[in-house]
Amino acid sequence: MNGAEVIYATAASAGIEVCFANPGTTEMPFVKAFDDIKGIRPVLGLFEGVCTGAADGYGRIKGTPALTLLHLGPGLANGVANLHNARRARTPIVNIIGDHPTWHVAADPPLTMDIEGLARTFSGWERISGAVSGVSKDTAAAIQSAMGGRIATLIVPHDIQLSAFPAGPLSAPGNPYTSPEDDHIALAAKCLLDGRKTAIILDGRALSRKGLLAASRIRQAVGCDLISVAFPACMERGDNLPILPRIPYYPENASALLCVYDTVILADAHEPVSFFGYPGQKGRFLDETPTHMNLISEGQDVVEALERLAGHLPRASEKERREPGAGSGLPDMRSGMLTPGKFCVAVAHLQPENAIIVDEGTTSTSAYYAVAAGSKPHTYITLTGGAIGMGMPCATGAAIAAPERPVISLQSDGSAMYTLQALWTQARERLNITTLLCANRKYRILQQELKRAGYPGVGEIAQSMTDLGSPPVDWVKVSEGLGVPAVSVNTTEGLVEALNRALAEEGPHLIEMEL
Ligand SMILES: Cc1ncc(C[n+]2csc(CCOP(=O)(O)OP(=O)(O)O)c2C)c(N)n1
Repeated sequence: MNGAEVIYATAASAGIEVCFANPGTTEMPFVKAFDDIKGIRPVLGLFEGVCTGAADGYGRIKGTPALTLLHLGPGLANGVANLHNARRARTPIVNIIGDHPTWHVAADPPLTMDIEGLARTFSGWERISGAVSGVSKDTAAAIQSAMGGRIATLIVPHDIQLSAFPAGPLSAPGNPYTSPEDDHIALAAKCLLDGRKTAIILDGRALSRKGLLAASRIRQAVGCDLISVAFPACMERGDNLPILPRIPYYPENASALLCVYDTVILADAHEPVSFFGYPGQKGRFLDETPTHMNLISEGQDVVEALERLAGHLPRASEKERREPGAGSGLPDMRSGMLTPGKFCVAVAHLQPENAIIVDEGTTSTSAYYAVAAGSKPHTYITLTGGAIGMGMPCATGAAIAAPERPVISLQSDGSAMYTLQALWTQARERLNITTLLCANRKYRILQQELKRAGYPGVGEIAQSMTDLGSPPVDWVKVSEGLGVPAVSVNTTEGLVEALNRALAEEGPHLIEMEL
C-alpha cells in the first residue's frame, strides 16, 4: 500500500466510514485510493464549506468523525468558517489536506501557503506527515484526538502519499477520554447539597440522551435547575427528557436568567458570555455569581461525570422522577398567511418522530425551540460558532450519518446563500432532507442590531446593506437547478400540504416560504 491507502485503511479499521471531499492535483493518490480501499465512502461537495459543514453535521449525529479531503491551504481556507462552527460544537472531525511534494515546496509554486499555521487556528491537533513509515501512526493519533471532541488536521505531502508503506501492522487510536477525579465529583456533590440556588449549564455530550438522563436524576435529587447553552451543538429532546431553557442571545436577557443563582456548575459548557460586546452591557454573566465550577477538565468524559455525580446524591422517588412539562402539548396551529411564528408551530406539529432538526433559521425560528418542547422525540442542532452558512451542509452530513431518519433543515435565506451548493450533494446522494427556506429577503438580524446600536438616523445606504429583495433570489429555480425539487408557499395551509408531501417522498425537497 502507498501512504494514501494506508491512511484510509487505518481510518476504516478505526470505524471511519465517510469522507467529504473536494480534492485537487495534490490529492490524486487519495482520490485513486477510494477505488482500492474498501470502507470509506467518498461524498463530493462542490465547495469546501459544504464538506466541512457536512463533516460537522455527521460528527454531531454519529459521535464519531468523518474525514474531509481538501486541497492545500486555499481549499482548507474555504472550509474554515464551518470548521470554526465545528470546533465550537466540539465535533470530532479529521481533515486530510494534501500538500506539494516535499522536494517542490521550496520552489514556492502558486498554491503554496502556511497550511499548518491556518490549521492551528481551529484544530486541537495538527501535524505534517514527515515520512511514509509514520502515516498510520499519524492517522491513529488524529482520530484519537478527534474522538475527544476536537478537529484534527493531517497534512500529507504528495510524495508521502505516493511512497510505499513498509510492511507492518496499522496503528489504532486509543481511548480519547480520561475519567473525572473522585475529589472533583465529590466537590460538585457538596455544592449541589448545600441548599443554595444552583443551576447546571449543559453543552456538548451532556446534552446527549445519557447525559440528560443523568442530569435529570441530579435535578430530581437536589432540585437544581438545568439550563442549555445558548447554541447547543446537538440536543436530544422529548420522550420524558428534561426540558431545558436556553440562555438567551441578548445579554440583558441572559443576565436576567443567570443572575439569580448562587452556584453554577458547567457540564462540558464554556463560561457563558455575551455573543458580542455591547457598550454598557455585561460581557461575562457569571462575574458576580458567588460560586461557579467546571464539572470536568479538558479530555474528561462528561457523561461519566454526570452519572457518577447522580450516584453521589439521594435517589428521588418514582413519583418525583417524572420530568415537569414533559409530554405537554403544542400550541394550536393557526391558519392563513405565513408568519415566522405560525411556521414554527406548524413544523413542531408535523415533524415526524425521530427527526433531526438543523436550525439555521436565524430570526425566523426564534420561536421554534420553545414550541417544539411538546413535539415528538427529536434531535436538535444549532449554529454553535455564529459563522453563517452551516445549515444546509450540516443537514447534508446529518442525513448521511442517519439515513433512516428524516432531516428537516430550517434555513434562513441570507445564510443559505453562503453554502447553497449543499443542495447539489443532497440531490446526488438522494438524501431525505426537507429544507424549509425562510425567505424574508433581508438580513433581518442585522436590521435589529442596527436598531439596537442606537445610531441616530440610520440612512438609506446603511439600511440597503441589510436588504436582499432586489433582485429577490428565486429559491425554486435555484433549488431545481441544483437537482432538488422545490415549491413556494405563503400560507400555513400551503406549508402543511407541501411539508407532508416532502416528508412522504424519498429524496431531498425544498419549500420556499414567503415570510
Ligand atoms: C461567516 C459570516 N459572515 C457574516 C456574518 C454576519 N451575519 C450574521 S447574521 C447575518 C445575516 C443573516 O441573515 P438571514 O440568514 O437571512 O437571517 P435573518 O436575519 O433574516 O433571520 C450576517 C450577514 C456571520 N455571522 N458569519
